[in-house]
Amino acid sequence: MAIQRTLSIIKPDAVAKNVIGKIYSRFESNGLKVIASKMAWLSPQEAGEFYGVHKERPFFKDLVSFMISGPVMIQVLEGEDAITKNRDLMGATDPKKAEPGTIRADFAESIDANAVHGSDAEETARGEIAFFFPAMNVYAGR
Ligand code: IDP
Ligand code: MG
Repeated sequence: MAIQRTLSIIKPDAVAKNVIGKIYSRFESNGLKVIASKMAWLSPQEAGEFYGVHKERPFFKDLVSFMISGPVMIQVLEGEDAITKNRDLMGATDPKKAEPGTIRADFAESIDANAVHGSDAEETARGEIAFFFPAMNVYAGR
């Protein structure tokens, strides 16, 4: 295992539920460190570009509409095996199928409003981090 970085987004449903702190606490108590963060209200262009990989999928329009429905909290997490660890903490995409105790099982309502995003591989993590954070705003090791 190696120290990795991954991009996490707390989606508009979870921000509206006022559970940013509870979700951060899951990261911190599982060895993931927040090394960059910001709140943002994404434009349709930004959300569409971020989820560009899904643009041919039937749910793309709904996904973009949902992601721009309110502010989101965006963070870079760092730690041992951070990409898989964050995905494990998140739980399955559909909260009804997510393991008990995962973020999506505990805080999400539906496959659309599913509380969190997490990068799925090293390559996507690098691209997603660069999309939101210039390198000078990632504060690891300072
Ligand atoms: P992930 O967020 O678990 O990585 P992806 O397959 O990458 O899941 O899908 C991105 C997002 O698109 C999901 O988090 C979810 O919000 C939405 N999504 C995925 N599949 C569906 C679907 O079948 N119906 C509606 N929304 C979906
Ligand atoms: Mg994904």
